[in-house]
Amino acid sequence: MMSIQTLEQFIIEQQAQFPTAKGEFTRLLQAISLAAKIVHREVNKAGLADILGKQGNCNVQGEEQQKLDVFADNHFMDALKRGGECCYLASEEHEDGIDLTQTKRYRVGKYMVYFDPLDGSSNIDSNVSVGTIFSIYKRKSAEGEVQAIDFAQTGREQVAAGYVIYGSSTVLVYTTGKGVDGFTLDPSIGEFCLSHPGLTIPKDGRVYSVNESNYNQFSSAIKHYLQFCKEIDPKTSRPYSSRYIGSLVADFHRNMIQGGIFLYPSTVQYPNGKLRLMYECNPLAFIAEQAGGKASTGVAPIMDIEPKELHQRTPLIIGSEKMVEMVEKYIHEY
Ligand code: AHM
Ligand code: MG
Repeated sequence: MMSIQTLEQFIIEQQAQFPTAKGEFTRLLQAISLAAKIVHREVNKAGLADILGKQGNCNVQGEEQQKLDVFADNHFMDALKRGGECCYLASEEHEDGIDLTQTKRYRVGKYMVYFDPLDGSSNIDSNVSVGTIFSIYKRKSAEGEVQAIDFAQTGREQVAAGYVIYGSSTVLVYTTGKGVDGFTLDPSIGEFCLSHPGLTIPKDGRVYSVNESNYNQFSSAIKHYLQFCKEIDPKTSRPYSSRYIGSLVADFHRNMIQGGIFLYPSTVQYPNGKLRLMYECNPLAFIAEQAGGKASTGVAPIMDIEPKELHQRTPLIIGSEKMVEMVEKYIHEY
């Protein structure tokens, strides 16, 4: 008999090593996994249901259609609020975070969760993989309203982070700082099952992933690095292959499995980079480092950035360690 280990069983076993653990983290991840299953279901029937289309449209029943990212946001918010383990929730879809200590409706816990409910959602209409990204902190202040010291935590202080890719299969990958594990959803039993224990990213790779239409907007260091990727040198397996889905989770996940680098550097249009620190870059940086890779702004580790605002952006260079270090070298030299 092939033994299956579900995400829940896996977390319970992990938590058993901490006899004082009260099951709060287990319940928090259960809430995330529940929302991910609901989003998986909708993403899979996106072409069939009325769910496609811009919000504001009406479907045949006269109900307002929801864009899938709003749908995903609603379900993650709902699951996390009802899970009763959070004090603060922030999402790409809301200008301000929600301090749950100020509402009487839900039980309040110690966890703060930042998430991007459906990253890459502009790809949905063409059936390209999309993903959810989440980042988890513990509040530092003891009780009452969530305070400035809670919001000031850097990516280094994340207690867990992960992503879900809704691809040819739906895979949930997460870390609590003790390596990275991946779970594939078996839709027939409705459970995430351990499929990628101890996931590591190859130290080096030969895939680079960047929106090259921005080439003329890149710094000279990035332009020189991209030239390097294209040079012919069989000894170093160049030219590298270029792969860009335009869906961060999908590009990142491919690089995790195959080795490679993803870059979203500063451009004229986005002088601080396009991607958001709190719910895109920090969580993937935590996973990359835990998997043996690296995540950098080009001059400093992503997770050392001091957060100033919820939706702040940063340049992101992430993936196989040697490749990220090479870009840092170019940035240092040019
Ligand atoms: P989103 O959060 O609005 O979906 O935008 C983030 C997405 C990432 O998934 C992807 O890496 C990037 O934007 C692609 O941007 P571009 O179209 O500029 O290449
Ligand atoms: Mg996003």
